[in-house]
Amino acid sequence: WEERIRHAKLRERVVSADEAAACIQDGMTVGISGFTRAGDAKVVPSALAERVKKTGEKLRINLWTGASVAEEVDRTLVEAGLVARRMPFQSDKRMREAINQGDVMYVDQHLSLTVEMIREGQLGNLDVAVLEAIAITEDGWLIPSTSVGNSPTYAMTADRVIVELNTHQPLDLEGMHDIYVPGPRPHRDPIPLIEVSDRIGTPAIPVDPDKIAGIVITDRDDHFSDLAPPDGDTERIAGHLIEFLEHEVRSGRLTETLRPLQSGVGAVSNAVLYGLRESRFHDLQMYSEVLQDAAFDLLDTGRLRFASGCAITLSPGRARDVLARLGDYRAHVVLRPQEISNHPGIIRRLGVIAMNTALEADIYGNVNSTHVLGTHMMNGIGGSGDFARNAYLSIFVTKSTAKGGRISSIVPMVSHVDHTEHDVQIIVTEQGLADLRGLAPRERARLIIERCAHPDYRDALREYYEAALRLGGHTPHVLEQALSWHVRLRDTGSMHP
Ligand code: 0RQ
Repeated sequence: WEERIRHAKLRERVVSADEAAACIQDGMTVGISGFTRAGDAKVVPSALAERVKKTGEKLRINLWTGASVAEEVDRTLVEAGLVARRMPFQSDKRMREAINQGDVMYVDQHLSLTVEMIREGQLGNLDVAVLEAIAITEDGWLIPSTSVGNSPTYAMTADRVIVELNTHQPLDLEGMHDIYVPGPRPHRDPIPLIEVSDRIGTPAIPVDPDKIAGIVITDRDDHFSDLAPPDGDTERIAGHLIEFLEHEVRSGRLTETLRPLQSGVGAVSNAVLYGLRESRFHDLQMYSEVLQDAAFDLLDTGRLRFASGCAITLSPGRARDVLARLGDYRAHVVLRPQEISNHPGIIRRLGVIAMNTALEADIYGNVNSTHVLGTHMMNGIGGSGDFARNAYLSIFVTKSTAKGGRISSIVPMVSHVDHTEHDVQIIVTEQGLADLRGLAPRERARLIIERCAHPDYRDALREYYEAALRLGGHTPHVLEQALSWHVRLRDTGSMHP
């Protein structure tokens, strides 16, 4: 590890995980690296949980990350009862349970926004940052690993910084990152990113070496998990989407290189990108947050020319292959802080085609991506709102039913709104695609019911809409019945009448 710490004096700050965790005390705010399970701080959080188990001391922290982190972080900390507050995204089952029981106060936030608020002191002081790095430069700056996330701002604002120097992460990652932190507001200069592949910052995260309280040497893998392979439904969703994009090319609105693509996390998003392998589109670019397996498959086939993201999140098998061949990808991949990968102004400037996943959508096109039955948190809004509101095309995908057909993903009224009808232009299910651009609510309803709803639920939706029309309005509803499908699901386990 010695050659990975190029700042000679900092070599004297190597400590054990236990010693580093000793910096963290009750009531502190701790910001850790990690975005969709990539580049997490891995050993200091576990050491903290161990300490509390041993000593029985009372300790509750306010935990900030980039996005979701691995089990060994969220699960270990929440099971030890250490998390009082959590921000801005998670996807762990135990963390979710603790949030839904009210044990953890979760702030579910647009991923581009967190650091703006932190830098301006709107969210309180950051006591300790724990950041994974592959190396420390001669100036004491940090070269991040498989994600950048919020680490640049955590390094800048924390009172103390602990570095997890991970010798398992390949040094070939060096040079892939582009660290740029926008200046203070007001009077901020425009962010000088014009092309997806532009490099506008530095390859390492600036940090004052005097703030580095300890460096812990680790050799742990990222905890990636397998992605569900594309199935018939996700392939049909991809098929509808590609047919639509081809139609846009024929209409002269797009060319065969499309516009920069964003795709959310998860199996559906990955399958949609896989679908592009067989398409006629070429010289594609991605301006996204997460680069999953399919992005690297598209790079391998040459169909994707450049991918800009914030994290590389792969299935374990694909990770071994990609991390061993980073040299092949370096000219085609850049990793940025999440406030840049998800920056509303840049997304608008580039004209991104954004594809995100809904839990449910209603007949007018409002989308719920986060709350089961309107009350129970699933993961969080993540970056979907950053992209949906500012994209050239804002697309939401979902299977038309969930839980073996007991739930219709198209409902009269969503039980929670993350993306309002104003931010949703295209809805796609395996049944078909509704292009809602330029349509009024009454036009949207017919299209969504006929194109996107599952046949088992179509009649009931038509009936609801006809009854609503009799009551009138710009966006007709029968208020007494609008959430009756969810009530039925809660009471009977199914939305079926
Ligand atoms: O349940 O896990 O028990 O099988 O939800 O659904 O269909 O497997 O889809 O993995 O892509 O997740 C919206 C949660 C979809 C995700 C969501 C149940 C379903 C299944 C998962 P099981 P699928 P995915 C990028 C941008 C919000 C943030 C976002 C997400 C489970 O994509 O968190 O997009 N998105 N950010 O059975 C009850 C319904 C349901 C339902 C599906 N209507 N009611 N349960 N499910 N529909 C990410 C970042 O920014 C970091």
